[in-house]
Amino acid sequence: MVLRNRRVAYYYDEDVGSYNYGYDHCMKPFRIRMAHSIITSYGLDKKMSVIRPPRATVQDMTRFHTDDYITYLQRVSPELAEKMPTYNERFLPPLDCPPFDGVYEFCSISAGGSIAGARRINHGESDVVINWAGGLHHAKKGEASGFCYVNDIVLGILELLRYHQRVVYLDIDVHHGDGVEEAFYTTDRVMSVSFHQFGNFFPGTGDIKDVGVERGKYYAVNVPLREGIDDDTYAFVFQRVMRNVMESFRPGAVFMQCGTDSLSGDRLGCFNLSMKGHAACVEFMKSFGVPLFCVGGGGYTIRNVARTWAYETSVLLGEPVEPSLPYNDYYDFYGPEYLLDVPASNMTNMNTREQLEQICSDIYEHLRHVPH
Ligand code: TV1
Ligand code: CA
Ligand code: ZN
Repeated sequence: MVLRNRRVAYYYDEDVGSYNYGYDHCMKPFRIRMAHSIITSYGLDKKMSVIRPPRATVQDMTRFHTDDYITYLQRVSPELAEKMPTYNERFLPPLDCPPFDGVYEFCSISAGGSIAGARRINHGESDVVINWAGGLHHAKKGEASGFCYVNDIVLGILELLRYHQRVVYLDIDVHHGDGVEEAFYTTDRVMSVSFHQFGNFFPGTGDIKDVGVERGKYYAVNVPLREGIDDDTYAFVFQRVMRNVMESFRPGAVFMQCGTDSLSGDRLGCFNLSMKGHAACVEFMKSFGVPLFCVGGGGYTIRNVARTWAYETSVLLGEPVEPSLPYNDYYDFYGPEYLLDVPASNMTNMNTREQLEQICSDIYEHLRHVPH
């Protein structure tokens, strides 16, 4: 067995797939169990350290969140929420963030993996960490937002900042990483970079002109994109922007949110990336040789989410996998082809070369202000 692969840590809790936002809700934690089943059927679990994360405590969560909000989350249940509707309104946006059964435990698993994974990087025990249950980038200090209750990413980055002077946060979910950007908007120790669908799309923030304030000015990078972006055009902007970010900022670690709602055929997102195009971003970031933490996030066509996170696990391990899916617990989800691949479609790319070049050059101008 190759020693290098042992340095990949994969955080997984068997219970995570049992939490349910509600039968008609598009966020399905079950997709994490589906990804895990593909990962084990390829035998990838034998090539990395598989770790069940310790659950995050109230003390862990209140390093970012308010005491009021976490106390509420700990106590809330569907029954209690019905009795106290006004209490609810303060913390949970209706429909998007229901007070489902076990919501606090679900958050403690997601955040537990991101905190423990960051500590593993800090102690030099791993140079790649994976937590597909993390990536809940919209959660705010004192309230839930967009299917996210506890911001595991902010908690993980706060942990990394104990040992690393500078950390890059990178977000390829189709939505803007607003909660993480906001948490670090005034600091020059975290450079937050989000690629997202922009224009009449949730959460509505992430204009290219939003670059941070005070000490944090020019340490927020936003890449607003139109519908239908394909692998080649995405790779063009992604590589230009990220090469520029890595060279100007020189981070000690990269925290990457790998939301798969940027894939072609997603229920919510309108990008046209194939699995290979999405994974090319992960591979590109791995090539810098800086400790890399990959978390999940969005992704609403669950068979494609599972395929892509399983494939990205193989990419991070440097272990190639066969294009046909091995038999696994949820095999019937992947018919009629039973292939690993998620292909792109023939949808129109609304992003022009000129717009994308303009985006790259605007960002180049912003990053020129970052001291070398
Ligand atoms: C219940 C049942 C909730 C069906 C929510 C789509 C649903 C959406 C549902 C939905 C849906 C959103 C808004 C409305 C703000 C609200 C994990 C007042 C078919 C990281 C979060 C998107 C994305 C929130 C999360 C968005 C992530 N879109 N069906 N809700 N307005 N909310 O627009 O970035 O992927 O859609
Ligand atoms: Ca994003
Ligand atoms: Zn999303």
